[in-house]
Amino acid sequence: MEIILTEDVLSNNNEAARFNRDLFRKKNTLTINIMSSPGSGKTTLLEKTVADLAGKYRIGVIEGDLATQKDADRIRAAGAKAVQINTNGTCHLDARMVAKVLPEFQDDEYDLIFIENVGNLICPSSYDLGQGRNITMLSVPEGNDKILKYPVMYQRTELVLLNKIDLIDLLDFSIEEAIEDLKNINPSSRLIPVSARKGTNLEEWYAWIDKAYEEWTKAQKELETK
Ligand SMILES: Nc1nc2c(ncn2[C@@H]2O[C@H](COP(=O)(O)OP(=O)(O)OP(=O)(O)O)[C@@H](O)[C@H]2O)c(=O)[nH]1
Ligand SMILES: [Mg+2]
Ligand SMILES: [Zn+2]
Repeated sequence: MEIILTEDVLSNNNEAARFNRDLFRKKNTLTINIMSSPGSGKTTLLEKTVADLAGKYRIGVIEGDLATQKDADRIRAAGAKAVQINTNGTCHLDARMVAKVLPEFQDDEYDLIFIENVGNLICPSSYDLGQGRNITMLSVPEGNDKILKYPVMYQRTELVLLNKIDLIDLLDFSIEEAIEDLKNINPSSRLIPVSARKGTNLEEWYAWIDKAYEEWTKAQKELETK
């Protein structure tokens, strides 16, 4: 299916987000937008995820960074298709940037496309990319206070992956406090503690993906029969 971008689509963010969402629906692709501060471990998690789930899902990755191809190179080395967006200074991805790279995915079928947003806890959550799901990573060295200090990010997420739990004994991070804070500002979200580097508890993350994918395909079928 050829993907054609028009001036209309690229005229504003909401138009582009609608275009992306329609396209992901038509192609049966669940997209998961991952946000966090710089260096929390998003790419490390995706390297593991694309390798571990390669037999189960056809996975693509869109990488957002101000500059360099470094993250896309890491994903390719881990075995998945990856396209790098360079925002050239902009501190978030927007739907137009995503729309512009979608033709690079048109020759294959994808069950899942992960979008790694620019590392930033502030504005990425304000831009609809047309994604299916929004998740946020928090890492132990960032400290417990981030959930309450950056509330908009954590209010707009349905899952918090708490990464780098292998470092928990070196730092004064309390998982219980993080769960409590999250419950207070966003009761419907949940937290999964992981270590992307060591592979700890990634099965819980993979179970979340399975459930999200199941719900997504079910919702698509219901839309088709309407
Ligand atoms: N100890 C520990 N280090 C980790 C873990 N996950 C990632 N790291 C390290 O954290 C650093 C940053 O990891 P990245 O995966 O590049 O983080 P990122 O969120 O993709 O970073 P940006 O794309 O720059 O925002 C690297 O040195 C990783 O090896 C983890 O679970 N435990
Ligand atoms: Mg990265
Ligand atoms: Zn921004």
